[in-house]
Amino acid sequence: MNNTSNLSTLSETLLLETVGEILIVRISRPEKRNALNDETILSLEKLFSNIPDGIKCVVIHGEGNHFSAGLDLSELKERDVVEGIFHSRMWHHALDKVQFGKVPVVAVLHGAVVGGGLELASAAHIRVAEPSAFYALPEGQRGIFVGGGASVRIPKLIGMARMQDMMFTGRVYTAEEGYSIGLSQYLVEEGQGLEKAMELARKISSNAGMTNYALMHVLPRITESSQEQGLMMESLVAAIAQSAPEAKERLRLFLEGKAKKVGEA
Ligand code: 1HE
Repeated sequence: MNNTSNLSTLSETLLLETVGEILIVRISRPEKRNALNDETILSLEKLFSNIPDGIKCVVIHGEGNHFSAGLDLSELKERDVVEGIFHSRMWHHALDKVQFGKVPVVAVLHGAVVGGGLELASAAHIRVAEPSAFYALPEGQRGIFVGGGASVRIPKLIGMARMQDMMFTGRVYTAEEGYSIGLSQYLVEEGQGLEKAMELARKISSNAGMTNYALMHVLPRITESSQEQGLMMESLVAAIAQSAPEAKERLRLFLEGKAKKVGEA
């Protein structure tokens, strides 16, 4: 487990492995289709708040035949309104740590990516799907509402009307459909998701730190700003990024013909 030993008190439902600069997180509760109980959500928050030094990208995937069947419905006990709000906020805090943590996150999707499972996937930065993946928000049919951030994150991926349709009608999107509407950025052969995610994670890890930081933390804020404020933020970040020694070195290498051209492997 290398330098992840400080996270050894994490839930048994999250298995960790370090490969170079990449941390692989496996949701490991296949007998319950990787349903996300409170313990797992709190452990995700702890993990993503304590990404070890030296880790530059996280890959998250699910054990068994499914990424995740969402909220552990067996824990959906009687809650009063305030307890219900706190429970939803617990998910928000955890998934905010995934989205706005220290390093980019690549999710590998197969089988059920439903309810809270889709909420977790949508907090990642890159989603790689296998053909078995299917997407749904069964909250509509279960008589509840999304509570793990779906109403904020999913319309940004696929538009509000598609999310309304998923919840009004129980519509299930296939992996192919999900890829074409933007639920995943990649669609690969069955069983190839982890390998593709690792390939992408290695590319992400090789970027300048400031570029990854700006993509994770500044771009989402720019896209929610007015044009005037967004353009100003862009200029500020561009100037900061350009002034970093790492950026100067990368530009020098390109000008000397020593860096890869666009599209070169
Ligand atoms: C579960 C859960 C779960 C399975 N919570 N225990 N999510 C859902 O509404 C999806 C519910 N699950 C399913 O529709 C199906 O399980 C699957 C399509 C994902 C997989 O089907 P299958 O045939 O492979 O498995 P199964 O036989 O349905 O389930 C195997 C076991 O996992 C079984 O337990 P067992 O003790 O009888 O063996 C199931 O009860 C258990 N299981 N899914 C608890 N979700 C922050 S708000 C988010 C709100 C939501 O996410 S709501 C959507 C919840």
